[in-house]
Amino acid sequence: MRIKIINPNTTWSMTEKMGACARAVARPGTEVVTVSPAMGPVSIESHYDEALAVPGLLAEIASGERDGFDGYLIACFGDPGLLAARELARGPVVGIAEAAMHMASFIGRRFSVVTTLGRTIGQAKHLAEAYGMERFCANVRACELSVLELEEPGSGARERIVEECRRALAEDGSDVLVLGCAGMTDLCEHISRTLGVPVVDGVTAGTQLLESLITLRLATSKRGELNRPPAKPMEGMLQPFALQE
Ligand code: 2AL
Repeated sequence: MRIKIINPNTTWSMTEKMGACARAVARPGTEVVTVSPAMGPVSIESHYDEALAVPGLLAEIASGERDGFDGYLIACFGDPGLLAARELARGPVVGIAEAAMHMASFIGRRFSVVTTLGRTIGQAKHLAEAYGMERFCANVRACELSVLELEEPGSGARERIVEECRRALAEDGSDVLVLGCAGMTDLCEHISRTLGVPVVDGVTAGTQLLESLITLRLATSKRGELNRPPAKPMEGMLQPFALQE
């Protein structure tokens, strides 16, 4: 099978890191292609960033459909553009936040999400509610690190994330941790070993969930709301996004 992992921000060092972590867990026969869109924000940590990341992401889904991919993983914890991507794709599309939250619900009673900046807490809580995961989600906490600080050697990011994870376990009553940013994917094992609890990373969890859906031949339902959107003209810079009949 061929899966496409889309990092909706344009920071390729992060995209490559995700590719390495996803390939480490993917099945032997799976081809994992990782991309960043040609346009968009370098990191996603506001509603504004998220909205502007979506056109480039959808262009990657559209080109993926032409290239015959079997499924897609949207690798940003806000799950930007997830439902629009499902409208465009024939195969399954998984977001890393929904993947991580669902996986976490199988292995504990309550999870804490540890994310980057405090301003992204609201979006993570909103997704937990939207996915029906609210009752599993003990708390969403931030370490006040920007996404790009995760990419900087010597930023102390790893230590700060471990400390926030430690506080989460002490204060939230949670028994599982969920990493709140795709850029944390490479820290999963270290945090789990250091703190002695399961740590769910959406990039690896999402890769395996996507493989399961494809193996089971479970694709996005085209019966109703997620059917292909109606063809219509688009104006201005969005002209290339107009769908044809
Ligand atoms: C993210 C993420 O996963 N990628 C990105 O650019 N921003 N999430 C976050 N909470 O900051």
